[in-house]
Amino acid sequence: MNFQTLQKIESPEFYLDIAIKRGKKEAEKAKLKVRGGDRLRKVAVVESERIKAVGRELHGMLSGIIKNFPEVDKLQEFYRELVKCTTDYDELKRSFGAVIWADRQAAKFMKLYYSRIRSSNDVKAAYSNKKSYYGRVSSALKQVRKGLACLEAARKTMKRFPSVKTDLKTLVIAGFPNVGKTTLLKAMTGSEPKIASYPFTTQRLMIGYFVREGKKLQVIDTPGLLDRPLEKRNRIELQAALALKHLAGKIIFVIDPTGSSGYDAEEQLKLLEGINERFGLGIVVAVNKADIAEKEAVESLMPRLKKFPVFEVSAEKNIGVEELAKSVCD
Ligand SMILES: Nc1nc2c(ncn2[C@@H]2O[C@H](COP(=O)(O)OP(=O)(O)OP(=O)(O)O)[C@@H](O)[C@H]2O)c(=O)[nH]1
Ligand SMILES: [Mg+2]
Repeated sequence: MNFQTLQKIESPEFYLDIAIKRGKKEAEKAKLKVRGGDRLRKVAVVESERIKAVGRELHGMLSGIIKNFPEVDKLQEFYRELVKCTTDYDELKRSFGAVIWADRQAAKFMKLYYSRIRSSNDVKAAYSNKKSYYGRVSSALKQVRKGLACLEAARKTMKRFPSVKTDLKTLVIAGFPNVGKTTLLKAMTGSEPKIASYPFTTQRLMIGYFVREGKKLQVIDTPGLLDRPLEKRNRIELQAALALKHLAGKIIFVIDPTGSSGYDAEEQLKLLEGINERFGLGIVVAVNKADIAEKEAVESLMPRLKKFPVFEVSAEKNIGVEELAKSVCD
């Protein structure tokens, strides 16, 4: 899903202004067309054409907002979760409803005043009907000012959602900072990752792809998200982190047994347990830095990792990465 291209949502005045300009143009055209006849007929035609154009323009813009805005209930679970933790979901739905209402009101007034203008008994009445139409339509639009603003705020938030492919099998890499997550991502995918932002993370997601037996897989490195105990997050941050479970088929948990990351084995095992409990997904453990790790350090971890498939790898030296990739794909 790509939220980057969503069109900006503007104020009521912005839409009214465009629509009124459109009306003016059409009125000019109509003026040229109605030659002869009495003044009343001329005014009735010109003014009714004017408001028809205003109404059409407004309908185009308002229905466009609704049509182009992603329908939250139809989004893939991952994005739906992100919407829920980054916006006021109920208000968002109400705002949709409000814009739909304004669109209908505008259509209704257009029909009503079109025929009133056409059947006006005198020129003054025709103008006064046009004025009433403008008044009612702009009041309807101004009533949904808050809704429009809410949709625009949501659009801005969603623009920062990462563009991930929700239809691909996805591996999410977790583990403390400095354990070698990004190095592993690069080793697995053989390329520089794409960078994407993620709500509530200071750092950015890194996304890579690789193809195995004709199938494309997506690998996501999550610095700032799954690299410290989940209990320490506030509710909303936790929800954003947990949204990943709707995306991930499996988690690769990277452990650095060397201490060079600055985190000891115990802390890392605890994070692993936390993620295992919260995510309920298959976890594969990559014990990294095999090129420099001491045998004893690695072996002392093993009894604690019995529940998981474990791979000793060196992301940097590309040792064991192929076996790991093969296993997660199967
Ligand atoms: N010796 C050795 N060093 C490694 C290996 N993998 C990663 N490193 C080093 O460990 C350091 C951290 O690696 P990164 O891949 O940046 O770690 P990270 O988990 O992505 O770190 P954050 O992005 O901060 O969470 C770097 O200096 C890497 O060169 C490995 O297999 N062996
Ligand atoms: Mg990294």
